[in-house]
Amino acid sequence: MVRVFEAESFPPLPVFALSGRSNVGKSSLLNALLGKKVAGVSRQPGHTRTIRLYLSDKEPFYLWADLPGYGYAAVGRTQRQAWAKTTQHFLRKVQPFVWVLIDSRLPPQPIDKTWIEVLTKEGLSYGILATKADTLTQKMRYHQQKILSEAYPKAQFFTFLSARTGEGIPLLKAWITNWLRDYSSL
Ligand SMILES: Nc1nc2c(ncn2[C@@H]2O[C@H](COP(=O)(O)OP(=O)(O)OP(=O)(O)O)[C@@H](O)[C@H]2O)c(=O)[nH]1
Ligand SMILES: [Mg+2]
Repeated sequence: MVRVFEAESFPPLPVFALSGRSNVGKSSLLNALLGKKVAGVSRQPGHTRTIRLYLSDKEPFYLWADLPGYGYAAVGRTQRQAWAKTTQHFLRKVQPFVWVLIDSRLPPQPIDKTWIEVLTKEGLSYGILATKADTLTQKMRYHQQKILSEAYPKAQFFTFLSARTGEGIPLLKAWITNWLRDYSSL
């Protein structure tokens, strides 16, 4: 069973937030991570969402948070400001480790860099997950690996990932398990 919590009342566990541009694959990744369909894929943008937290599927226990996607051209200013406020409140209250999902096929995007500046200002650590890697040719992969890892030198972790093939997911979970071990021995 998947346990779901609202951001205002969740158990005292470390939180890993999934963030990124709209359509980058956050919900698909969350479903792949939990092995169940918990988040709507391709849902229509534009309506306010509360931030939900999901318990990891097995030990070690921690929480995943699905943050609202940024960068919808179609969304109005008021909506964007509301999301920014909800997100900032969440970041300050919960102090998550933040996964920044980026599209593995694109060059580094200014909007992702702006988001990372926000995280840095908030004093939060982050890692980069380059999604939809199943669509890359070998040659593109080599090229993108170089430019993307160079574009985000302060990231704690970088991997290619695919919700479709499962690539990168065991590695991501193993990294988190290690991180939690260090975290709990502080
Ligand atoms: N090829 C491929 N397509 C993917 C992958 N993950 C997601 N997609 C597709 O990308 C689109 C968007 O996926 P979502 O998971 O809904 O993206 P999201 O980031 O949650 O989008 P918002 O909730 O709107 O911010 C869908 O059409 C997915 O099928 C992947 O690993 N590989
Ligand atoms: Mg989504």
